[in-house]
Amino acid sequence: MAIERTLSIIKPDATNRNLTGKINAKFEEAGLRIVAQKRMHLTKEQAGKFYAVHAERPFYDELCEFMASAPVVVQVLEGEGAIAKNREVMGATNPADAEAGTIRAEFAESVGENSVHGSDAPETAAEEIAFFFAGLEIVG
Ligand code: RTP
Ligand code: MG
Repeated sequence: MAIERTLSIIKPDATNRNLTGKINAKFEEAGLRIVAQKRMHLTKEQAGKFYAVHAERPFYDELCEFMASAPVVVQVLEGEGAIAKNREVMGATNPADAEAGTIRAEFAESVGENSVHGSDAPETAAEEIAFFFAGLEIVG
């Protein structure tokens, strides 16, 4: 399988509870390498732009408020089949449906406050990485 890169975000519910290191350990244990990482406090407008694909969904406003409510850690993860592997390590969107041992099963508080974001396809991964990182900030 090809080496891929994917965009990950450790969300405000997780940074609030000081879970960055525990979540990063899950990525690293799964063979994902953190090749870029920075802590940011997004504005609601920036969060809205990032999640523009969900603009028509009923939870959009709440999602943007939440993403701007506290710092996030944005990161690029690299590895074989990184996009799917990251989604596997994250677990289902709703923690009630997430498999045991996944990040969301262990740490997420609700379907909205679910600790992590991960790109869902190669095209979105490329767009989302470019949204947050300049090429020189990614060190493979
Ligand atoms: P993400 O994009 O954050 O990696 O999560 P995902 O693919 O598993 O889920 P997606 O359908 O893309 O939804 C994006 C984020 O919106 C919030 N959400 N809230 N209240 C709700 O019913 C609801 N549904 C989704 C979650 O934070 C979800 O991760
Ligand atoms: Mg998504």
